Amino acid sequence: MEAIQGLVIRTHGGHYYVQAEQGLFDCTLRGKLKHERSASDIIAIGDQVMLLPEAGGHGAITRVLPRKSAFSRCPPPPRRPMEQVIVANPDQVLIVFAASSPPLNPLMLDRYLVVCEAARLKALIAINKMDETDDDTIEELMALYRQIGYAVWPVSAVSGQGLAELHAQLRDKLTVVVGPSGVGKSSLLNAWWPELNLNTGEISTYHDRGKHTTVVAELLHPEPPVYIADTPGLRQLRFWHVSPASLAQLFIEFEPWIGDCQFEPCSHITEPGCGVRAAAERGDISASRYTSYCRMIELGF
Ligand SMILES: Nc1nc2c(ncn2[C@@H]2O[C@H](COP(=O)(O)OP(=O)(O)OP(=O)(O)O)[C@@H](O)[C@H]2O)c(=O)[nH]1
Ligand SMILES: [Mg+2]
Ligand SMILES: [Zn+2]
Repeated sequence: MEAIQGLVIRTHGGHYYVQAEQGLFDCTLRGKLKHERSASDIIAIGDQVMLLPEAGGHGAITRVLPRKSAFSRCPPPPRRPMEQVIVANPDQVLIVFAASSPPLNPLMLDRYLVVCEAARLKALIAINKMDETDDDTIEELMALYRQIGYAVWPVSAVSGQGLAELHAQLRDKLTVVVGPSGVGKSSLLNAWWPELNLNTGEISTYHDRGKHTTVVAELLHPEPPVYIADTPGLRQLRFWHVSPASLAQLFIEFEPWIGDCQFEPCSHITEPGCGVRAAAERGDISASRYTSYCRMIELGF
C-alpha cells in the first residue's frame, strides 16, 4: 500500500486523527517515530504526515513532514523542559482576552505577544465580552497595542459586535486561537459557526482563573477557506526558544531605542545610559510594556 498525506486534526492518548483526501484516519505511530515521541513533541495538530492506510479507517503514521511554523511553549513543572507544540504550521495567532472577566492581565497578553514574535507569527488581538464593559481602561489598552502596531478587534460573541470584521481576517489561513481560560475562545467559534457546537462554560469564581472547558486542542475546518484551532486556556505560558538576551527585540517598539544604550549587551534594567529605560521614563515606551519586560526578566523563563 502507498503512503498518503494528511493533516493531523486531533490527538488523544496515542491516537492521531488525520484528515486525508481519502477520508479520516485513526492513526498510531509506527516503529521509529514511536521511540522519538518521548524525546520531543513529534506530532501536533496542524502537522502534515504520511500514513499507511489500514483496515477499518485505521492507519500508521510513518513520517512527519517538516514544519513551516509552530506555536509552542514549555510545559510547567513538574514536566521536564521540552518544546510543547500546541499547533504546528499556523499562519497566524488570534489572541483572545476578555474586557470584563476574567480580568485582562497586560503581562499575560505581552507573554502571548512575545511567543508570537519569537515564532515570527502574525498576532491578532481580540478583546471579547465588549457587551459587558464600558470601561475607559479597555479603550486605552486597545489604543496602546494599536500604537505599537498590533491589530486589535473589540468583539462580543454575545452581541455580535466586530465578528464580521474579524471573520474576514480568517480567510485562507490556519489560525490558532489562544488566550486564558474563560475569555470566550470557543464561544467566538460557535458565534461564527453554530454547527460546531463547541462546549463553552461558566467561569468559576475560584481565584478568578476559570476552569478549563476546552480540554484538548482541535483543528477545525468550518468552511472551505478557514482552518482554525481551538485550544484550552493556558494557565501558564512558559517560553520556549526565548532567551533573556533576545527578549527586548521581541518587544517590537523597543527596537529604535536599543541603539541608544551605552552598554552592549544591555539588560535595559540596571545599566547606566540605557536607551530603553530612558524611553520608558520619557513615555516613548509605555510604562505597562516596560514593566512587563522587567517582570519577564525577573521571573525568568
Ligand atoms: N457576556 C459575554 N459572555 C461571554 C462572551 N463570550 C463568552 N462568554 C461567556 O464566557 C464563558 C466562557 O466562554 P468559553 O467560550 O467557554 O471560554 P474559553 O475561552 O473557550 O474557555 P476554555 O475552553 O476554558 O479555555 C461562558 O460562560 C460564555 O457564555 C461574550 O462576548 N460576552
Ligand atoms: Mg474553550
Ligand atoms: Zn538598555
